[in-house]
Amino acid sequence: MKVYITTPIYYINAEPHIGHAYTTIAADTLARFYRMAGYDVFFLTGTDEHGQKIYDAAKKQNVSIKDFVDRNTETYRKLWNMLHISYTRFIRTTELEHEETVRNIFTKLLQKGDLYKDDYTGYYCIPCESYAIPEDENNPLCPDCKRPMNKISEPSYFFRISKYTKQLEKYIEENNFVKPDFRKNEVLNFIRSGLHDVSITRKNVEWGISAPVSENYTIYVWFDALINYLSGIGYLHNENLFSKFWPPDVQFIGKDIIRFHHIIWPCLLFALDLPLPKTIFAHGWWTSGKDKISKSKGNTISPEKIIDEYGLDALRYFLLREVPFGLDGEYSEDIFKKRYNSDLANDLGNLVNRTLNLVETKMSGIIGNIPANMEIIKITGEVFEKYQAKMQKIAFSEALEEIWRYISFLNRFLDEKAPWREGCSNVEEILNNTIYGIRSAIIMLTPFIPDASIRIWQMLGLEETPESNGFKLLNQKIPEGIKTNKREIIFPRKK
Ligand code: ME8
Repeated sequence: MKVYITTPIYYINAEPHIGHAYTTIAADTLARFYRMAGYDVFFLTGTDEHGQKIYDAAKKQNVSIKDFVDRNTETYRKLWNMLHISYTRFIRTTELEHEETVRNIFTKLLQKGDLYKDDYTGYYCIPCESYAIPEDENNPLCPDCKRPMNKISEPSYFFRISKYTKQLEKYIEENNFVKPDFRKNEVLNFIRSGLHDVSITRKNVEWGISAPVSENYTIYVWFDALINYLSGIGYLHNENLFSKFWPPDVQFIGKDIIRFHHIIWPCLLFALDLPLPKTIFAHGWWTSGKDKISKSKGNTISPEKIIDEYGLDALRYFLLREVPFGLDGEYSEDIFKKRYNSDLANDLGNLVNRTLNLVETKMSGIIGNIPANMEIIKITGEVFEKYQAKMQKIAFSEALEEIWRYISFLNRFLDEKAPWREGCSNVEEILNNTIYGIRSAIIMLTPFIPDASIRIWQMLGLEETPESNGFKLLNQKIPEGIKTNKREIIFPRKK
């Protein structure tokens, strides 16, 4: 059982913000979920380092392009380390293996007759690194980002994607390739309106992979970038790895790059006679004051700042809980704090804290001596079934809702049984059931909040980590005579 998961590779012209963190955390959460479910997971992320935009950014800072990309890719890697992103491979498009793969694929397509030479005359948007048609030629603004576009007119190699129109339409109609569902028609309508071949070389852009042809061309940055999903898994040099993991199971992207991923990318794979990804999930945008949060707009929100104030798991939790995956969401510190206080500090934090406090005072800190009863075992099993189905559907906020219903149930259970009351005869039974529930909730929460889960696990005195035994542990009882450890407040309430 294998799963191959990818994120986009990010442009490194500026610092990462919560939008990039969002996609990467989503991919990480799913990767962790599948690992705990016993799958072999390959999780690829990385940086997109060529093109005019990055070249201009380096020029502006007056540093050599090589130093610029080396330094900026580190900023991404550092943030992923800080967020405990468990990627298998971090790919850079300036790596030799990637460059070789891009040239190899270019040559294959050329030999197959899928590339041809022609003149390109049209408009190009550098911030989006895309060819586009402006509404008004007198004032050519990019239809996507609304910024001025450059007119270019140059000879170019074109990729014959028009040839694959019917094949693509059929694949999309018959598969779960486009997710969420409501995007499917949008993509199909675009295809049905007629696909134009795309220019995949640039004459006057020097910062790029040189095309394997006699003339002086560099390869268009998007053609280069999409190939990372192949080079990152050994397309050219690691046959075993490639055949084990290909095709991707889930590719995460934002809705801004749908056309590249749902149209150009599958056509490239058709041309290479490779199976297509099973699902490419396009999530929505985080906005601030209703504007898309974006590097080039300068309205970014720094993940580091949120982590400093609230902790890394609070950020991971908020992003996947607040908005149904696929829709847009508005970010503000107020919304963040509200969600943090109600779900993490109150519901989860209090449940753990008051249960452990009772275990200390009423049971000398020893758990596991009375096994959980059938009723709680049954409820837990049902919750897990629902949670698993939501995770497989990539419905993160719904999966978290299931866990939170369970946490509320445990809080109610404790309130109703009130083991603190004078003369309560079954204190140990009540508390052991609650602890079993907390352990189960933590196991299911681990893909979302891995760091806090380990800390709670250690407070419970449990062995290894919640990840080490995966979801199998849900069916096992807590060993007898476990001594809980010193309590700490994992999610302190914020004013
Ligand atoms: O497009 N809300 O890189 P990029 C949610 N290099 N997600 C956001 C976001 C926001 N406000 N802003 C960015 C590129 N993202 C190419 C990709 S892949 C072969 C090449 C996330 O640095 C989201 O995933 O502009 C979006 O698709 C991606 O960052 C764009 O990152």
